Amino acid sequence: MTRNSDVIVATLALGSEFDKLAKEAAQSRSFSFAQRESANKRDERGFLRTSRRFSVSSGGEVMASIHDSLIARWMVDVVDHRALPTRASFLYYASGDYVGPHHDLAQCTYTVLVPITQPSYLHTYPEGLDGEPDEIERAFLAGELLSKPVKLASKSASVITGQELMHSRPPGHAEAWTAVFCYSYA
Ligand SMILES: O=C(O)CCC(=O)C(=O)O
Ligand SMILES: [Fe+2]
Repeated sequence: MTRNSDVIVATLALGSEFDKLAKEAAQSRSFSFAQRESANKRDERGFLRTSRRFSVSSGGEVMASIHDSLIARWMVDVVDHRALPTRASFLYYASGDYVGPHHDLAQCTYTVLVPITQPSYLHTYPEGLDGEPDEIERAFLAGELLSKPVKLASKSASVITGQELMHSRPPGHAEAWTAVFCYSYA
């Protein structure tokens, strides 16, 4: 296990499994569907969700086996032996697509990010953000929000505490793909 920043819990190099996953990401692209969400809200525990825009697919055998076996076994050893695989998907960002500042859902106590395209930065807000969700979204889309960008290791799985750590992906100019694997408690 390597600690490459205080927001990344652990990083696992995927080796040849990464190449299989990247191939499956390309094959799954034609089965992806557009996801557009614009509900800005903060729940009673303070967890934030703002708008998002990308395409998503649920992948295939490679994604399933990396989720349920490879990463799951490693999670048991290095992160939390009680965390179980919940959901996984490929996200495809076209130019201008984004994920606004948010906390992940309860199925993602731990969120494992595997960037398929490089470079890939996760934008984090380790102290959280105060204020109304509408104003946070406006400032984010206007490029006015200060984040802590964290470069994700290539061909590797990086774990964050997805539900606790507020994060985002600002709109980019190029197509970008990533795989997301969630783990939580049964
Ligand atoms: O694409 C990313 O790097 C982050 C995606 C994300 O935060 C999410 O799907 O909840
Ligand atoms: Fe997220």
